[in-house]
Amino acid sequence: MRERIVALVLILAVSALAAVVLLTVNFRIKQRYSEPTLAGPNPSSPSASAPGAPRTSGPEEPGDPGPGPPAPAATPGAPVPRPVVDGRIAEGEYRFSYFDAGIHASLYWTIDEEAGVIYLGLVSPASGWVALSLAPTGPRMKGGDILIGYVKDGEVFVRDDYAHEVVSHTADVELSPEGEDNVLERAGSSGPAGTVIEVVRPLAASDAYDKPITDDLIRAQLAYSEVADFSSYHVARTAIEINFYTGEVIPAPPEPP
Ligand SMILES: [Ca+2]
Ligand SMILES: [Ca+2]
Repeated sequence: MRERIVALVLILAVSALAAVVLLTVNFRIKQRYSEPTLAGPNPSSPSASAPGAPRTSGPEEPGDPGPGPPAPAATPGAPVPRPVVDGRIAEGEYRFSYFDAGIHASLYWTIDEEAGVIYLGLVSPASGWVALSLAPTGPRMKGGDILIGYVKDGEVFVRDDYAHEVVSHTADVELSPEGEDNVLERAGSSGPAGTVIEVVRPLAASDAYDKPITDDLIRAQLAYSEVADFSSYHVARTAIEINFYTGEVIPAPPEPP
């Protein structure tokens, strides 16, 4: 009888200890994920990816540094957390992200279908302009709807451009017939680690120089420069195909000759 009681007490003690350990571990995990962390330009951390291979895009989840399959499309009707357009990209701020291991630049994005807009975060490891070109028809950059921005002396400059020529682009508002600057919100920051530009624009094309964001693979170019202006030539550029709705990103097929 006494042995049974001792055994019962032991079992109870072990169970209680296990419960305490489980609760502690759970609390620590929750605490870790709730710590606010800034994920600004950080060229060192993405280097964990396989060199030379563009990282597969995926949902922007805390503690999700590695490659993963494309995330499923957003649940219809589910609330979309809106990024904060403040020139900084916090961990988990955007629904999707893509890091290009070839040029060490990143793209973050969240679609807000209800508002009819897309939030974009462009991150480069350099101090000059960073740009995203949508649906260039080629050759080179021609035909691309370009969002370009830089930070100089603490001031943020962002433009809605169009590549009317093979290697040059002009602000929509300076083209003929005149287009519009359709950047709705803009912010940026720059420092030794690189440059961050955040913009919001409509999903739809607002003028003849804009390309719509549709639920398809869209050809895109991500590029940056070491010079903080709108006209210097890029130092690095990558071409991809991207579905902004599903998060799928693949290397772009070769450019037309
Ligand atoms: Ca932000
Ligand atoms: Ca425009």
